[in-house]
Amino acid sequence: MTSSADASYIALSGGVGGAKLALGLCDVLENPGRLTVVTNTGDDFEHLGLKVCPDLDTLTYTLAGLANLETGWGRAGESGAFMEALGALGGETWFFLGDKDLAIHVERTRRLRAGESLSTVTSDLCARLGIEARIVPMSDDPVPTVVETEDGPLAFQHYFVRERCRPKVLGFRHEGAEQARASSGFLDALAAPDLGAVIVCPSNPYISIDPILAVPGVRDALAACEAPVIAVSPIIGGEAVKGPTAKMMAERGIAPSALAIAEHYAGLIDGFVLDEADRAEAAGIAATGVAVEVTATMMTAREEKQALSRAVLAFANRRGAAR
Ligand code: FO1
Repeated sequence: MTSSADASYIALSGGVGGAKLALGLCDVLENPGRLTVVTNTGDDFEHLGLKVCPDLDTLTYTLAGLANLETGWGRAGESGAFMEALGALGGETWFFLGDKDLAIHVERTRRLRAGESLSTVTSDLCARLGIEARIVPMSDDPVPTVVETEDGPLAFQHYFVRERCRPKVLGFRHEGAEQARASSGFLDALAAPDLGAVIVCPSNPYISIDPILAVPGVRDALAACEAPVIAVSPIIGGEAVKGPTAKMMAERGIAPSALAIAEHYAGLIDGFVLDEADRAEAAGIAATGVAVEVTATMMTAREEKQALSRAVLAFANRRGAAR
């Protein structure tokens, strides 16, 4: 078991919850360069001729201290001159692209069209923004999430933003997953001899974590992983901290609870972290065969992100030692 001081860590992340815990981990790890954040790309889409990668951008802006903390996406101190001018010309304005945010979409699209991989572009943009942690896409191949709704299939951003998550969700498809390859950064991090833990962030399991698990070989690699795999619940007291997780669960006939999340990850995780509000579920979750850690998991202040990160790392170290 590698001591936490010189261990490396992997975080599986998507959306705002993932970015918050990734920030807390970067704050508390002695060397944030030992953290690889594997990011969901199922939300990515082509829009206005640009390749938009929301979860990569939310993570990048959060770790670079540029994120709009009210919305959780896009950049702080944004302006909408481009959107206003676009609207006046009859362009699509349902997906807000701020003037500063636009730069990352334009530059990423230019470099991808020039033949660079998403991993290479992501790594270079992060270096330019002074981010020490390694942010890697789950795959350099597209695996767009399609939301099956009662009104038919919808591209993710059409469901999430254009339709405002209104349609009833019947299921999800991860298009192209069979042909996708895990990114080299992801595979290298999994193979690292000093890997201390894999942390499944408190992201929406269906739209942020399942796309990562849908990439061929990922589930097997996690199951074979020597290091403990620890998940943090995105549900507190039957409610999602942010976003449509609880709504999706209810629409799929699943009671929104920390237990349901633990069951969703059954067979994949060694430990589960849930909030004090759900302490009564600890026994039921332990019965799924995982170790349980009860702590405060709501992350609003920076200190709460740090405190949860410390608790998760300590829990992972105990699980690792117990293996
Ligand atoms: N979410 C919204 O609810 N409305 C938007 O107009 C919007 C624009 C947007 C632009 C760039 C970006 O990186 C994210 C954006 N998001 C917007 C959030 C995005 O839909 C979600 O963050 C993820 O796809 C789900 O976590």
